Amino acid sequence: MDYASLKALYDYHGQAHVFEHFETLDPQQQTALLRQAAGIDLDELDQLVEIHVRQEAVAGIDFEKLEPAPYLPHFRNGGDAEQWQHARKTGEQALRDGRVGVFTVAGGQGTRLGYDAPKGTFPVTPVSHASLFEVFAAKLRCAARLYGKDLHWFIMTSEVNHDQTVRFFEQKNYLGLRADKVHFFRQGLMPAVDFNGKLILESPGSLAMSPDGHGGSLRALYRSGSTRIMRENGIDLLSYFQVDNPLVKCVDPYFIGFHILGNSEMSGKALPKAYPGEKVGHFCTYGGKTVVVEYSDLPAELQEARQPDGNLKFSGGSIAIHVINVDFVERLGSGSNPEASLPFHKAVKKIPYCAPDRSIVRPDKPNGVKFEMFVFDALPFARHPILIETLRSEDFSPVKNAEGVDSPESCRKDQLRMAASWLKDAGVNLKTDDSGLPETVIEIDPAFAMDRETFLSEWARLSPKPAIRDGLIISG
Ligand code: UD2
Repeated sequence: MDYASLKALYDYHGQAHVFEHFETLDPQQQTALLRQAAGIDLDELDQLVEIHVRQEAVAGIDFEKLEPAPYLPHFRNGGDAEQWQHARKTGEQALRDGRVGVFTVAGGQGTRLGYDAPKGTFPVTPVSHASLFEVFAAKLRCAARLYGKDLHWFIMTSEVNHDQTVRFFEQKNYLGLRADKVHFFRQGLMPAVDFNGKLILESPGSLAMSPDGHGGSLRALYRSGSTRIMRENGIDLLSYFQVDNPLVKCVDPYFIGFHILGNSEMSGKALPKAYPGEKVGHFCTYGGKTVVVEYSDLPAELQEARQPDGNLKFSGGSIAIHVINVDFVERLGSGSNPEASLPFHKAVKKIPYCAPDRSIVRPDKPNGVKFEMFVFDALPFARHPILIETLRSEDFSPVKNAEGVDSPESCRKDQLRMAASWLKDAGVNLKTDDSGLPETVIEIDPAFAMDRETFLSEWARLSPKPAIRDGLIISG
């Protein structure tokens, strides 16, 4: 679109100010602004402004009708061991058949962590200080050895961290994986608006844009051609997880098996919340559908509500681990069915802006709104969503904050506890405190064992067995 038509369009939508400095820009800057402006869906933006800025939409949930969603208990927590073993076998077969792709959302910035690089490059393990990406890659190498198939790994980045992420993999020789099995793609961007619904210029020649949330991954998977690559390689299932959680089972045969046996399109892992206000989503049922209500959207009295037995009523925490069918991603990501599109959520933020005198202002209080989609909002559109319980100690210890809960230190301790628990299970005499934390600082290379079951069989085979000492890395 040329300048005149774009300007007219922006005028019509009440956004003419976007071009207020246009005449002062050099030709390159003008082209960049025109390209950016042409990429924005102004009809969609009008709707978002109407709902989220003018009407101040709340979650739109009748909380009276919200019920906790049931989930299948883990076999170590009262679940049916035989059923879990059957699921495991089914999942393992799917892995051997090469049906499973791995998908990591890594587009967010580690702002809360105070880390100025892609979060996946953050060092996390207690002895070797391997980064999150290296931990995941090692687990994928383990799975490839166990199931005889190299896995394709899809990594969603964003404008802010894409180049650095790719460079990290290149410099580290793809972390021991085959380069042609690792696929990077950028997520989409959404424009930010002020409290009057006006687009924000971050400089005279560019608009303030931000990543469209991990829910944007569905359309980014489709638009980037990733779903086509999956089809070409016989992948019909995706194992989805977030970049910040080194404990995650990158591929979990039990979970994959339950998903397949349940003929589901999207499944989720649930965890009893550690405390009422834990910052996780809540698996609920609403209007006959499975939904996730984010911690920030569930009123405190419901977060704290208890059942007669004293347990939390809404205890099923969503920890953002899913199995998703590739055809479901295509259906939602292509936008072919307007009825099944993910809603946007708003986040009120401090957004730097360009003042009329062309100076850049960094506001000290929130001045605008960003729009994000959440991947769990796809659940209500999925056929037969399956929810299974997982164990926190073996699947969830995210690195989010610089200190305290969900910090590098809490995660380091959780990794040590998990290693100690596996060793004890294998019959090794190891001294731990009441929380299971060992005195010895050890690490189990995830390439040696990606989960407890693998560890027990690999350890049994290992000869001679290493003496347990500080700084030991068990790597076979
Ligand atoms: C997320 C979940 C929460 C719970 C928790 C578990 C949401 C809204 N909430 O909370 O329910 O499951 O995780 O740890 O998701 N990301 C992108 N692009 C974006 C935004 C985020 O790739 O535009 C990635 C980001 O790199 C990270 C993940 O999504 O891997 C989670 O993002 P977050 O840290 O903003 O989510 P959080 O911790 O508030």
